[in-house]
Amino acid sequence: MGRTASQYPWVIVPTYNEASNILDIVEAIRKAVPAATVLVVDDSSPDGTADLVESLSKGDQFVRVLRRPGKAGLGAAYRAGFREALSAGATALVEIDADFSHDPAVMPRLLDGLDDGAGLAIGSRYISGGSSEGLSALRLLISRLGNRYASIMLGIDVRDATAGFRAYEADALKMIDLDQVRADGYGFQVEMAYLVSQLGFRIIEVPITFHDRRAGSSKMSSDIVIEAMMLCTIWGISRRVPWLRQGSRQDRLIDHLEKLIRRSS
Ligand SMILES: Nc1nc2c(ncn2[C@@H]2O[C@H](COP(=O)(O)OP(=O)(O)OP(=O)(O)O)[C@@H](O)[C@H]2O)c(=O)[nH]1
Ligand SMILES: [Mg+2]
Repeated sequence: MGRTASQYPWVIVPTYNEASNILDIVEAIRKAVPAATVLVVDDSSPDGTADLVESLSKGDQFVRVLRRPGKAGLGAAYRAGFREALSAGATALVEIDADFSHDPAVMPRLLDGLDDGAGLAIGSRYISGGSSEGLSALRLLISRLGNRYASIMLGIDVRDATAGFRAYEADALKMIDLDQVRADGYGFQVEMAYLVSQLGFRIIEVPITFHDRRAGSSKMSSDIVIEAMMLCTIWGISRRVPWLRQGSRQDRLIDHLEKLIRRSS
């Protein structure tokens, strides 16, 4: 019998100043999926998040921490975590926030989706049965409109492409050149969903209830939203205009726009 995705799952938790959540979330993840290795990817949080995980890892071989030198964004943290998990032989890679916005008890359902043949299983707020609790009306509107825009521009049949609670089948992830993945914030989630669908893998969505963060403070910024919108726009235009796909035209245009975004922020 072949390997199933849920055989050796790795759960990757990116953190920046999550000391008030990290021990509880790691415990909840270990309880929800006892077979999982939990890899916390911390960008040298000043509040000592990584030290807390390191103490925990001394008594639990399924808990690990990857320390990175400085705050470099969610996308970079996940790329580093994916590389480490894949080289350790992970069969599935789960993404979850540290702030209890995502309920770890849903993870077995995401893994079931992979075992049933999906390349990516997304915990979705915007399919029947899914919902968002505790978010402001403005944030909800931005999220909903952003998701509509992404699915129209990229032609993907995904209702919640920005969702940060999801599971990848390892073989699907291995086919993606992580060095070529460029987005950092919500755009990272959209870009990964787009790449998985372009490779022909099935994407499924499992309904979830999203909760506002339990403790600690948000790292959301308008730059992250602008980056995601800009990338969806360029990729969407490139799909329709072959001229832009030639050589490095698309990448050069994105580099240029990213510089403009950075300069104006
Ligand atoms: N390693 C790393 N983790 C990050 C970075 N930015 C955010 N995170 C983590 O990514 C997850 C999602 O970030 P959040 O700050 O919760 O972003 P959000 O969910 O959009 O916003 P709020 O829930 O309102 O705070 C959390 O676990 C953060 O600690 C980063 O630059 N590096
Ligand atoms: Mg959050």
